[in-house]
Amino acid sequence: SHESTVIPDNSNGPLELCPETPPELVGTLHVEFNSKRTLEEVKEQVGSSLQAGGRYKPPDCISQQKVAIIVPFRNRHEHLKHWLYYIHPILIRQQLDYGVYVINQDGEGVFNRAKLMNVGYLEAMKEYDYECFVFSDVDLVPLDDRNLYKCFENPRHLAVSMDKFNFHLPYQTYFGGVSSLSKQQFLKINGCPNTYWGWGGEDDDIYRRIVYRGMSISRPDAMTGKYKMVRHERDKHNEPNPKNPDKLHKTKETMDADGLNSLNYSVKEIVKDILFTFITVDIQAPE
Ligand code: UDH
Ligand code: NGS
Repeated sequence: SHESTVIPDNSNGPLELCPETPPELVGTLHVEFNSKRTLEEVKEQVGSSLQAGGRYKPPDCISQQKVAIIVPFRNRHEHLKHWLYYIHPILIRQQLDYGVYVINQDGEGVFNRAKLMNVGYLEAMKEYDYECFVFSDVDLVPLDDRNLYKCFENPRHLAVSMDKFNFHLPYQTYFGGVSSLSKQQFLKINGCPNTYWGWGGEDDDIYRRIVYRGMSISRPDAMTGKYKMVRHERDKHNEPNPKNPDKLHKTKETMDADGLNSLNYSVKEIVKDILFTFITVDIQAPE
């Protein structure tokens, strides 16, 4: 007979789409912040898989999504080491086509987390055709790699079960810590507010924007959505701002004029480390 085994030669052909459920996930993770970590150690571990700027793409399949991971930041270098140490192996196992953007607020003015998130969105979009944005605090590490850092039908709240809240939501509409929005979802809400200076309320404003635009949020279950936070004291220049809670009553009226379409900032420096892109920005913070 003329039977033969035909082995297709895909070496130059198009790759297939990565599976919906990444096959290398391990589930629950052991996370601790007592060890002293160095960027060199993290680079030794994952550096060879990455491209400059903290970029990764699975070698053997086409990712389901192109994801920019945006981290609002100032003066938290110890936390950043822990975060990078844990997050890169997780994102690699999740087979994402991703880039890590640390948005560093320049100067000593009042901190503004949500405005930095807007900057992260725009700066990441200048680099690559990202379709999904995951916004993460620098001190939050997921305890289960099945908590996928990608986008869903609805905006997603990922940090649902944090150790500091005894692995419960502090309240049902809580949207803080880690969240994901597709490009479309983010544009639909005009991004984040730029006007929440100091601590508090900006996450609640984003939640309201989502609801006012007719969307709802999705969440992983409480087991999958577990997080460990690096313990820390309150930062300087990020005091609770008593004006912030009141602003929430006006979100519906202000959101169309306060967001991506009113964003003003200037980039001071972009540094491409192998583990992340570090973008220092002047966001015109009040002193
Ligand atoms: N962030 C910085 N630098 C700052 C302030 C905030 O990088 O100076 C970023 C960082 O990504 C952080 C996020 O913004 O994870 C959220 O800010 P936060 O950590 O201050 O918010 P959180 O609610 O803490 O976690 C508030 C102070 C709690 C004090 C508890 C004292 N035991
Ligand atoms: C609410 C804040 C949120 C904050 C949440 C959890 O009161 O921004 O507490 O805070 N809303 C307002 O201030 C209006 S935490 O317990 O992490 O300090 O995320």
